[in-house]
Amino acid sequence: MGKVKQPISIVGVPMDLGADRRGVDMGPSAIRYALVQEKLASLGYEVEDLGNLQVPTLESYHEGQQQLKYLREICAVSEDLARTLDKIVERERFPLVLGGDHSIAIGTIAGVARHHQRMGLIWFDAHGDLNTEYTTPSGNIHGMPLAVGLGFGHSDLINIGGYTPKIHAQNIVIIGARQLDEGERKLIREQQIRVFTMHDIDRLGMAKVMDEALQIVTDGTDGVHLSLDLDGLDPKDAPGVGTPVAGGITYRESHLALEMLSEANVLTSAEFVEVNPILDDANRTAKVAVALIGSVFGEKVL
Ligand code: 6HN
Ligand code: MN
Ligand code: MN
Ligand code: MN
Repeated sequence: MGKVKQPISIVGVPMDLGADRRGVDMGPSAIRYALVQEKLASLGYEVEDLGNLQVPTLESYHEGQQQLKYLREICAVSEDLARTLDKIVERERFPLVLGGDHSIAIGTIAGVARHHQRMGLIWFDAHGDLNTEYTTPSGNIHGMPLAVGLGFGHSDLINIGGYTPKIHAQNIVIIGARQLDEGERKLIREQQIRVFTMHDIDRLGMAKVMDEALQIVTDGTDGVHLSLDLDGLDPKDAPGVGTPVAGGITYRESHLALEMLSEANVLTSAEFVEVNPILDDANRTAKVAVALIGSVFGEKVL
């Protein structure tokens, strides 16, 4: 691990079946419009953009089960994404996935985790995404991908890629949490997942939080995945998201976190999700995503 200037492959996943609000399917376009490829090239990376995966149009499908909306379609896209990432990793390139709602993490993690003995995971989010079909308040699968990675949830979801679990609670951190459902709290307690809530970030400061987070995700691991939900940031800084929650991580704190992650030189894959340009203010949230991607890949002032 610690691949300096490893060539990067971008994949867009215009997925909105996992969330309640239309527009997040345009996230990959919005992030490209904010010049993500140009940003990475300016930092000295060789970059290829593989374009978008095919995602069925919401209106042409039935919702299916109330507690697992669009389960079949999401499983199909997840398998496709897992296969796509598998090939990128085999070509020794760094996969950078652009969402799309957070349900895409199911396929991303399935595709990358199989290439590691043990993979650490940073879940940057206002939410826990630890629901199952039994605890979900919405039936939206974007509220479930972290549970799925741990092996909790519908068997079709947890077995994407043909193996489960993909990740282990000891090597996971959630950063920025400020809205958890009761079932998620229970799973966090049972699995002893380290959650850095906004309270912890306020008290400790982001630098301390990241020091501890980096310890956890690198302890005995041979790879680290970053799953960054833009709603982890404060809605004042990232308004274009479907499930905003006040009191989030600031623009500067989020940059510091990713600069520290970059300096640690341990990251092996990343995804940026939940950018919704319809709900945005002149593509600000996609621009924030690209600025954060810059930090992840080593952009510095001096
Ligand atoms: N996200 N906990 C809520 C639910 O419906 O399960 C919100 C989930 C939000 C998911 O932002 O990726
Ligand atoms: Mn493989
Ligand atoms: Mn979220
Ligand atoms: Mn999320």
